[in-house]
Amino acid sequence: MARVFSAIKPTGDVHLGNYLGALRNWVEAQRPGESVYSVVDLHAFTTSPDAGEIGERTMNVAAILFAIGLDPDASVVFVQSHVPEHSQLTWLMECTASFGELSRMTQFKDRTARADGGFISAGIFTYPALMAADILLYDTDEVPVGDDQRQHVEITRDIAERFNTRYGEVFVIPRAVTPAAGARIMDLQNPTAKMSKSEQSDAGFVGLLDPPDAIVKRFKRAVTDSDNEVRHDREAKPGVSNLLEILAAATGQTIASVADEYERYGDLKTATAEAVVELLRPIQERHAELMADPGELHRLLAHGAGLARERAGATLERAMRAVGFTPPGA
Ligand code: AQP
Repeated sequence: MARVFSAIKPTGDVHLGNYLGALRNWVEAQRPGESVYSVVDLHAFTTSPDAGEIGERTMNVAAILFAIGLDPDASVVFVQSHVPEHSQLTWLMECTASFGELSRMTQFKDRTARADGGFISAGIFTYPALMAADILLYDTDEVPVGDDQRQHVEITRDIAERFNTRYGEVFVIPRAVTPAAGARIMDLQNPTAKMSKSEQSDAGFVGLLDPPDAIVKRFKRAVTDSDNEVRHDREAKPGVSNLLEILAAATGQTIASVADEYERYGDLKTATAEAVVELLRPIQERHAELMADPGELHRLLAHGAGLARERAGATLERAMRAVGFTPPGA
């Protein structure tokens, strides 16, 4: 059976794209002993957050993971900074990755282009090595992610293969798995840009915890086009195609069948808004319950971290021995 690992950064409000592109598939892929999921708080530090911000966001995102249906008896759910092996393996990954391949990463190029001479942490350059450590520590076969993360899984494969060639078969080579509908949910106001936590456009963003009336309003105002034909064509009709993909993903239908069902943009928007509100309602209820009991949330995460450390420790030791570092006390 495939071993699964995936993760989410506590950088901003979790959105519909995170859920349809990734989180929901984590729930489907969970199997006792095979599925490991993390709130990767160390990754959130690349953007120099204010003191206290990361911890608060981490607890909120952890509550979302349990609220969507991750079961602590079936999946290992933990916070990245609780498992120090992630930071330790990262150094080995940094020294295995090349300067050139890190320079070619889209996120690094985008962020440096946008910084306009402003501060860019070295972490924005090296974080793919931390990501490789995250994935490889759990002998991962499959990484359920949205489209935007494919490049990160590719570089993880390259680093793992290079390490294995140099030091022997230490790491399992992972592959990315993306859903048929929902792999790239776009901003409702700017449907050529993906919906994003850190670059929220208020009107184009659908948060997982947004109230129903706000969700309905955002879909009503979603940007479409002027030719009044409901048809899926990402290039020519990005707004309408985005709505069709959201509706298909939210209802479990195919894109073709939802496209056949609607003739008017207004009806498509209403149906999509209603489907999303219904999809999120039970998640929002469970999330509120979990946030009301922080002691239980901490207990669940401590349990997950203990299980994660057992696995991560074994993989880190395997890698250190393969390289030939002197073991302590030898
Ligand atoms: N718009 C999206 N559509 C489909 N899937 C998406 N994901 C992110 N945006 C979309 C998937 O959600 C998972 C968790 O994302 P992440 O925390 O790793 O952050 P990200 O991919 O860098 O994108 P975000 O959420 O917009 O965060 P910021 O703005 O902080 O970079 C991933 O599997 C991702 O593919």
